[in-house]
Amino acid sequence: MTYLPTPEQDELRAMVRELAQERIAPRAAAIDAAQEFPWDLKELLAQQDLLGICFEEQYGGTNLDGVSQAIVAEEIARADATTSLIPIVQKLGALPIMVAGSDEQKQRYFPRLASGEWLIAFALTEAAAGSDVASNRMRARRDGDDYILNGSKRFITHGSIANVLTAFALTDAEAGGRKGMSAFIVETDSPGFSAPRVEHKMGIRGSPTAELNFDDVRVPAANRLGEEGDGFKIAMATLDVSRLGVAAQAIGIAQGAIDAAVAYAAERRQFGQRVVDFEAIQFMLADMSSQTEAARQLVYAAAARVDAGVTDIPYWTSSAKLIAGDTAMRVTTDAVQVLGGYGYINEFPVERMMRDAKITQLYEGTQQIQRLVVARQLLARSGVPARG
Ligand code: COS
Repeated sequence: MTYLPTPEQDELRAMVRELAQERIAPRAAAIDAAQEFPWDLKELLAQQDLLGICFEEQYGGTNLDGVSQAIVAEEIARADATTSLIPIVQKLGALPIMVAGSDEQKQRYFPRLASGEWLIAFALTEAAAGSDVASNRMRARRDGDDYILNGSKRFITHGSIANVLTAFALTDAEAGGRKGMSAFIVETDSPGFSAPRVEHKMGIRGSPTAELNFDDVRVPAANRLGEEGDGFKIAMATLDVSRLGVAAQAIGIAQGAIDAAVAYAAERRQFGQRVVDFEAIQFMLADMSSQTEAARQLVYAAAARVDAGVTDIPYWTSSAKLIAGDTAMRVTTDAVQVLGGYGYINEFPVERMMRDAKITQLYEGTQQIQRLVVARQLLARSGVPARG
């Protein structure tokens, strides 16, 4: 067992850090202000082979290990959280296919996703079904060799720009969401599909979060993932792994805020000395840095366990997302404090980072859901029955 990064992981970090500093960080403020998806940076990441990191080589990917994938997300998020979502959501959307897809389905979609030619989104959440996934209402009715999808989805990251979705719908409404939901691959040029609305958000403002409508959308049965009724478990198995992407994003945002706070405190002078010379500020910076490091190490430990296929993956990935998200919120809030009034205005990046950090406590399961998952795993691990 080694706790040190490999030379390849160090090299990867240095490469992505340089790219992010030179090409992504200078764009971050404008992406946030314009609320526009950074197509230029999507192309840049595709050219650098950074959208194929989670795909196997046979599909044109680079198949990086989990720690390396976390490093990529982290280093991009350190410069810009919106842009870090491009590889993160490419994996999130593809995970249901990785979990339950056939070789033929993988062959059909993964090469275009790995190259970045196509974007994918994960369409699970509905207006009335957020944390409570099982209360989903969207329907899929079998019609010959097809299914016909009707309903709507909400809060779908990249939903309005994706070429393809992994979408969840009830094939057996009576059985309900836990047993009657199925997963489908849906191409967004299918007649009846639309993305009528994009949300105005507090943070990650360049990343379109869309409402999706399915009005008699015909999907070939060959695009169903797994068997009818497997949808809930496919969604859970996806989130079990994808939560690590958000955790890595969170530590990247936190690190970006620490870097900005240190740089500012080293320049700014008050009461005849540098702000960084005040012990009060040094202690804040020390807390910010040590907490971020602790979160980072937990993310890597969880990533290594996902790769190893341990049986308690949800314990590790939900713990990592919980700690990393809360750390990002605390650290970015403290970074604004270190900059004082300058932290509150958009001349400096920390106010954007604080707004961006908030979403990591909300999406891919709120922090309350992470605690619920961790507690259930803890009780199971301790041999305590789920119900008394
Ligand atoms: N992996 C595999 N199977 C799982 C699972 C997991 N992580 N979690 C639950 N299941 C299984 C259970 O074992 C159970 O199977 P059986 O019916 O065979 O016993 C079934 O799924 C139902 O599980 P449970 O009763 O625990 O479901 P709940 O409705 O209580 O939901 C939570 C569990 C709350 C964990 C789930 O709804 C959840 O993750 N919600 C958050 C959703 C989310 O992250 N949304 C964001 C979307 S992306 S932005």
